[in-house]
Amino acid sequence: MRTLNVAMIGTGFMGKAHALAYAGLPAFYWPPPAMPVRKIVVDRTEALAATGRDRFGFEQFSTDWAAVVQDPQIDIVDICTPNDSHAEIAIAAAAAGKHIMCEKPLARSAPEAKRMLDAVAGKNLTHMVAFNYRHTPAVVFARKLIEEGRIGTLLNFHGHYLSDWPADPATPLSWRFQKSVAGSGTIGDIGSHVLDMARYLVGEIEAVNAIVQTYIAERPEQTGEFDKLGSAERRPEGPRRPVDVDDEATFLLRFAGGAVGSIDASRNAYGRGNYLGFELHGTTGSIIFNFERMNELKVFFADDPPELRGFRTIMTGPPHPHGEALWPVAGLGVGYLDVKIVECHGLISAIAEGRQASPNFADGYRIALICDAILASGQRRGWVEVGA
Ligand code: SOE
Repeated sequence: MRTLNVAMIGTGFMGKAHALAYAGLPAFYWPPPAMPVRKIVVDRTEALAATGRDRFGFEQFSTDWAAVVQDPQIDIVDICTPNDSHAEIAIAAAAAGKHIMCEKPLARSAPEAKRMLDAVAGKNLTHMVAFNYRHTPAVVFARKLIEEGRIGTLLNFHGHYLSDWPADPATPLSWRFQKSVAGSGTIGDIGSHVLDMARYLVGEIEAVNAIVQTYIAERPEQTGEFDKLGSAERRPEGPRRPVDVDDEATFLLRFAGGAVGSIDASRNAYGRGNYLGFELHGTTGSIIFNFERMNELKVFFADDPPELRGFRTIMTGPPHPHGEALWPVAGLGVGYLDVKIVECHGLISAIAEGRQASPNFADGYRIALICDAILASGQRRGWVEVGA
């Protein structure tokens, strides 16, 4: 069986998720398209990198990502670092001819994402950007229903990604609240996931009209190596520093295919943990999805007998996309990690088959263009054409 040696850069939240996905891939997909080997893990200090090796099952560790991406034994460079290092690592990995997995958003801005796309262009390598939620079996099934024409011509998409881990002003100021590191706030961090879902299900987005706000303008300093998101320490009395990214964005969308849309992305939505989802209406039906109930898809078909019309709730399982690989009975449920394993399968099978992965750097660049257009629209207070 072909093996693919992985170098993973970064051992935070995403490092944990990616390492578990490589480990879990053969358990779900047997035989795997190729066997990922957790070869080397990299972090900033010896202590972090050595812990990453022991905790996440890598053979070796290093603190020198630039040397690791040149290592001839490495096939895949997997970038799980904060946004400000994605471009530098990816461009070096592309120059070394490595396949690349990169966490989202691809970059801090569209010009930076374009440099990454240019770096992989014309190279015989597979690249992927980790917009993981589109790999949820219920979402893949929604796309299948759309492709089969079950809800007709698409008319409107109403997406949301509401979260509350940053809603407390005492949540420490991690890199996610700093423009120089993150690029943007709620737009790139979570809005980008819904934009990916909108493009995946409905098609290209050509213009946006946005309201962009920052409600929480300063936060206490972070202590420790990693941002801890919802499990973060609270330091209401500590020294505070300014936040220079958005925490609230609401925007209208115009799709190239004629549909309209709207998305709410918020870091201020108490009671909403990871409330990512959409409501989509077509000329002959509707689909509703919410990641917090990720094993369910609500569908309405206008051709049901009038007396039976209503939303039905489909519980995904073996008959649905990836169902055979995952768990053998509907209702056992898939979770966040299972979706990361499906995503990992997308990467490994694309490499094994010598083709491009999806979503890839071209998608990441397009989403960076849309994010930049949302920021520009928020400032100009009007419609902005994407890429204009
Ligand atoms: C923080 O908002 C975050 O970790 C995002 O960065 C991830 O992409 C999302 O999946 C979970 O929340």
